[in-house]
Amino acid sequence: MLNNLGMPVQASTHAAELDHMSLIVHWLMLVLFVGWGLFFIYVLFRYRKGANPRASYAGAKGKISKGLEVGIVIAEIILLFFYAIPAWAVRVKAFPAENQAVVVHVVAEQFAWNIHYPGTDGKFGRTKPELVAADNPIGLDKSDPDAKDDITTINQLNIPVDRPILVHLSSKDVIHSFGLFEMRVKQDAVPGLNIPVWFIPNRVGEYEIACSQLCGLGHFRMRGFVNVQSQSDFEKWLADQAKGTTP
Ligand SMILES: [Cu+2]
Repeated sequence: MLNNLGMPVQASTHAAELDHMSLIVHWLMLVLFVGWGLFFIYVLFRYRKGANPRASYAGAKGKISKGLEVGIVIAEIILLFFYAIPAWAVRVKAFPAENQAVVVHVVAEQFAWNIHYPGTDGKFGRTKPELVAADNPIGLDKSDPDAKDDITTINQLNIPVDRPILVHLSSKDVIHSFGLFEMRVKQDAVPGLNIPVWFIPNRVGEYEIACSQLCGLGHFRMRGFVNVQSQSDFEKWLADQAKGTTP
């Protein structure tokens, strides 16, 4: 599903703002492309060898060229300081409080997304690399009381609509990138780092997690699914997972 910009549908609260910025940037690029292109053609004709047997090395002089350059710089400063930096600041500074958000750990690996929910106690159980096994891909330490009710899934991220989602992103092997195109979320998952990323999904539906870094031969099949549900459906799903039944 694409919207009128040719972008995926907007499924998070910040998506429209980013699309708006992309649109402005593209309009500016279009104006520059057409403007410079026309100027280039004019220069080819105006300064042809036949009319200018002796080359001038002085370069363009005059108010128009200076004014245009200053105008473009001002437009770019406006884009940077009034659009890009404020939008980015919200993403990296205004994180929701852990107790207000739905907190999920996402551990990337070649070639899957491991999703870890804290369960009803709201506490994530300890994980240890030496416990990683085929049936325990994140190495959850079952002897930890906090781990008893934890829920893990592979390639299936269920989240409630209209609530802040705080994802702690990490990787077991190489650099991957957590891409939720409909939510306009993209963040690298880097081994050894725990990188938080947050968003508010505002559209119930099924979407995909795409790995956006070429991470190995199986990169093409590193595909997960996101299910944005109503709060009650989400709670029911969590309860079903806790019972070990997969609806
Ligand atoms: Cu990957």
